[in-house]
Amino acid sequence: MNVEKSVLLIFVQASSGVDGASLLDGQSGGRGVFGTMRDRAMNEVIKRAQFAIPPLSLMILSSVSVRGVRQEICDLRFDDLPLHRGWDLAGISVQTGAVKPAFELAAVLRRQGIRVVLGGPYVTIFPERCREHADVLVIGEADDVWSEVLGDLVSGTLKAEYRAEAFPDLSAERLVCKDALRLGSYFTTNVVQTTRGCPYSCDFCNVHVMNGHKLRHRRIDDVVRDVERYLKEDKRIFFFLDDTVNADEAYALMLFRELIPFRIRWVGQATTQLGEHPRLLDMFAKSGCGALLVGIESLSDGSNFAHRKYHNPSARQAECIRSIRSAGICVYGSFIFGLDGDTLTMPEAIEEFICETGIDVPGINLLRPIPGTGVFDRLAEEGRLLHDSANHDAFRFSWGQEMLYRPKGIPLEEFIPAYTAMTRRVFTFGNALKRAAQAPTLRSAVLMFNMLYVHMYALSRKDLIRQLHALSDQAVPASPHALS
Ligand code: B12
Ligand code: SF4
Repeated sequence: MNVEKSVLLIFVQASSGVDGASLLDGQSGGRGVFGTMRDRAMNEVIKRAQFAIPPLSLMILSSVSVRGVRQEICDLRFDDLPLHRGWDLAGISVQTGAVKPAFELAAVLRRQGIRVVLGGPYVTIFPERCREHADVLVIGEADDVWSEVLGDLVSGTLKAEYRAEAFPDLSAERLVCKDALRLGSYFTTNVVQTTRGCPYSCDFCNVHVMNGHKLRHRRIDDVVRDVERYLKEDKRIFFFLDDTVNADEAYALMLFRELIPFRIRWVGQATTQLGEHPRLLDMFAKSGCGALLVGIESLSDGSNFAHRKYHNPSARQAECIRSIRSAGICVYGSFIFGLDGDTLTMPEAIEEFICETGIDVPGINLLRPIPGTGVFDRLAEEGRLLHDSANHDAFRFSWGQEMLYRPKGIPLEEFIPAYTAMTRRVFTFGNALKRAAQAPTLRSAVLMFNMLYVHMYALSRKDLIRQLHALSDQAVPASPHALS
């Protein structure tokens, strides 16, 4: 008799950031009954407001069908680990920001005798750091390799390492199904990717490192079929997860024209350049686009160029954003303060820009130098990282927390107060209400997002102020009392 093999695919909660309020606060233990109750309540609010979507990576893997294998997804943001059942293999998706909890989980599973396979962005970039934590490593995009892993599991010939030698051809049809998901846990389960790879080379990002510079497309027919099929199970909003949904204008025009009849609502990520392409903008609006995240980063060309971001010249940004909003699409404008070239005049410029352009949801990030990116290596070489570059666990990578590096030419003692003062002014309840009232569409989502940010940026200020105090303590020689 053939015994079916069972595989558990796990998405790990990040050790900080929107995944957990108490963790963001940097004090997960010893908070007392009320502190714990408050954290629990806040975590609940955050879970609702973070618009959680399922991990597409694990949906893709769980859709690979191999005779004799059954796969399930466990999303630790919502689910308990089902250890009361036996598993033949557990696969963990490892992203920077959740590496420590992923490795800890791998150790727990392996102690229970469950074999662990690690894959995902961090494994692809740093396989040598992951080897000791896994029985099996999968390096690279696993769309094609996964069937080999499952086949070897069935035949009892699992290898220690599988490597995607080439980027998968996305034009091959691969059906993504949701059978392994609990649909009700999420804000929506309609997540779709139409292209992979990025033609740009921003040095703070590693999409182009992991997925290559060449844009690979899925067949338009396949995407349309996915949308049609998904709608039968879930009528909620669609998230197009492409890093730049307008990267190939001709392709996007054709695709979104095909989607008009389905009358979906969708959100995605685009470059501000979209504002200069009225035909595509119009097509996006007609096909149901409600909001786009655009990466503005700095308002200074010098700062963007210093980080190899050349494709959104500052002189045209405001006009582009106005055009996108005029088409009835909300703009989530993502800034990074602290890029090389930024000065202390930037916070005021950002505030003015948000007001002038009417950005619906502003996100004002601190640069997170992610290992494996150009900027991480450069900051390490220049001695500007605040932690040992070899110790990735020392860094908290989610947005809006303590500084991880020294900005160029601005002492931290001046940078932190300038940043916290800005976020205190930008993220207020009053502004949240105002932005929601002025949003071209999706008003309740705009309100929820802005309210979440009032809370999240307040928590991040706590971290930063704590860091500022620690810095000034270091600067002042310790008194004999302090040592006693
Ligand atoms: C949607 C998204 C999110 C969503 C959903 C997360 C998710 N991973 O599904 C949310 C909002 C929760 C999120 C959160 C975060 N994100 Co995010 N996110 C993305 C985004 C835009 C798309 C992810 C996606 O679906 N890609 C498509 C799938 C098919 O690709 P994939 O995930 O890489 O999976 C393939 C392979 O990696 C591999 N694989 C993946 N997992 C596994 C597991 C096993 C067992 C195996 C065998 C293979 C395997 O096979 C898959 C198929 O080819 C990416 C950008 C991008 N282009 O990927 C950033 C990205 C993944 N995020 C990133 C970061 C840093 C974060 C955060 C730390 C937040 C932050 N910036 O503050 C948190 C971490 C969350 C966590 N718990 O780990 C970085 C990761 C960098 C890195 N080196 O790890 C990326 C690459 C963005 C960037 N520009 O750098 N994110
Ligand atoms: S930040 Fe966006 S545009 Fe820049 S390389 Fe990454 S994915 Fe591409």
